[in-house]
Amino acid sequence: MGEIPDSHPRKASLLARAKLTEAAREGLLAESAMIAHGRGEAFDYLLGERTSDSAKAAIKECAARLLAANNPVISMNGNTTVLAGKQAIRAAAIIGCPIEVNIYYRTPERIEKLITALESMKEEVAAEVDEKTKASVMAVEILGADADGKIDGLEGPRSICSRKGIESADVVLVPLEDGDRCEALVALDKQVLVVDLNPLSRTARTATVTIVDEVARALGEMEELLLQNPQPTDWDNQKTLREALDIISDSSKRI
Ligand code: PTJ
Repeated sequence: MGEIPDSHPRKASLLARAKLTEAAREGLLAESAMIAHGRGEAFDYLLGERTSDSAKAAIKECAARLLAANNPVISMNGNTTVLAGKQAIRAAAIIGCPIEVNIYYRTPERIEKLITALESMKEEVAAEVDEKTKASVMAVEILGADADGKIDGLEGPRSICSRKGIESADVVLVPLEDGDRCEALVALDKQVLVVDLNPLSRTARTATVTIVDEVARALGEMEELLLQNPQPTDWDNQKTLREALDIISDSSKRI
């Protein structure tokens, strides 16, 4: 893909598509990754392609809950690794938590490729920060190859996880989760923090805290909010979903 000028109104979207196309060619993504992304893009259009105040409050709440957790973990799949891998690593370095590669369409090849991709993103992030931060970035453990844990309540490959990661976590940030697994994790009394551009998805409606925002924007914003050391609140997740739907219904006024 040629150079896209900064002035191009769809630059971010074109770059995200280029990243995903390349990653698909390299075998990092699920076959339906582009369908999922297209659905996300459509919702992002209606949301104005920006982080709303309501989403920002949800990001802050997630930051607070991750900092207050005993065993926090960030779970990454194909799409989120490609779109927001570096943001997740920077967030994990601040929280001091592991990242687990945990995918819906599980194959050992994809797990290995995604772990390798995150390990090399760690090196890239480490090269961009000061010496002290470099140590915490390099200390971020990338789990997922172990596959020695189980999400009770689910059958088959979707129940597989890392014992040290999702299985023993009390708070899981799992962007782009599927509805069944989100329900299963909530049933296990874990706090489930999700990022989903679709405020009507089962995941969005089941999670403890839902960030209705694009994953790269949301995790980028989280880095800054983590540094403010926020405290968890009594969170009303239905309210944040209603606010996202209000923005979508107000989008007709933009014409
Ligand atoms: O890598 P794997 O095997 O774990 O597979 C990943 C996908 C995303 C293919 C898989 O989890 C899947 O099929 O997801 P769904 O059920 O299509 O759900 C994807 C949800 O994420 C939809 O509600 C989209 O609106 C939303 N979404 C898509 N792209 C983004 C997004 N939300 C935030 N940021 C995005 N960039």
